Amino acid sequence: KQDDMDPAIWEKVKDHPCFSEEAHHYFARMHVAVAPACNIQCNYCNRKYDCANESRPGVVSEKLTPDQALRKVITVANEVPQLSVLGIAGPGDACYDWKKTKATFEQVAREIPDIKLCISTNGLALPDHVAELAEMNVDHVTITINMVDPEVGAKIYPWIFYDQRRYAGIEAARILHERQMLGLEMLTARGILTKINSVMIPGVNDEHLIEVNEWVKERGAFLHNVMPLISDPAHGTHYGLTGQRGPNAMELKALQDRLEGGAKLMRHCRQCRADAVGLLGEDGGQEFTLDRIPGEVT
Ligand code: CLF
Ligand code: SF4
Repeated sequence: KQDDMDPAIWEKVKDHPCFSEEAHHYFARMHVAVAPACNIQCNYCNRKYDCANESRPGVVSEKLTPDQALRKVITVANEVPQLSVLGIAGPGDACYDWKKTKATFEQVAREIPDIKLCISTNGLALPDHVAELAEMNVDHVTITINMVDPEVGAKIYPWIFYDQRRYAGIEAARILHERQMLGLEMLTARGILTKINSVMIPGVNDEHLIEVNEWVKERGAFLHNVMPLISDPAHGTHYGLTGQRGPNAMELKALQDRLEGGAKLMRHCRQCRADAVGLLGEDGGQEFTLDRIPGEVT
């Protein structure tokens, strides 16, 4: 709420539908799916679909080039007056697929200077790009952090690709963990607001998320968003195939209640698509597919 918030922070969140519970009634976000490549494997992900760190699993978004993304953002900005935020949330990792993310942000900022830029990442490549994010005035970054203990991490991530090679097991999880913490600390040091997404996986990291909440709070995270694992055998993920279940609504709420008093919780996440357009909860955007937006001006 505005009353108990630092005015400088309020300025940054008052029209961001994910970072402010109040704002989500009035302001809209849109995603452009420009970043298909990813540098890690999560057991809840099937690469045929959108990044499940930020999105509902099992959804396929229309991939765009930065030029196509710009056209789409201009079209939507003209038709959706509540639009305040442009987010890049996959369909892979926006920091790993950096060239396309950066080109998109730069082109959009040139045409629509007052739109807020937002990015979601698994964090592995994040430390390499914090300086550029700050230069581009990106004020909102989401990192998906599912563990702070590599032993837990090894049950969630079979491998990562880092520094030109593949790592597996506990070593992979330890590197990912160190890069996530470093990225978070670097963002906090620059005053960039961070939201931590955690996927709640019963029996794997559900109890552990209490420790995750403490670690990210200590490192300045602005919000912690605990999302339920959505596991469906039809999605062909590792967890889907092994029968790992997601939490039910009561289990999710019970964990969120236990986290009260730690890092502030986000409870209004709608697990958007990587090409979502509109107010949260409206998945919309299908009216803005490429074939329906105006072509390049020649
Ligand atoms: Fe998009 Fe994510 Fe930015 Fe929001 S979504 S990149 S922070 S603008 Fe929002 Fe959607 Fe939940 Fe994400 S409701 S999935 S938290
Ligand atoms: Fe899939 Fe996202 Fe995990 Fe990459 S970071 S494996 S796209 S869920």
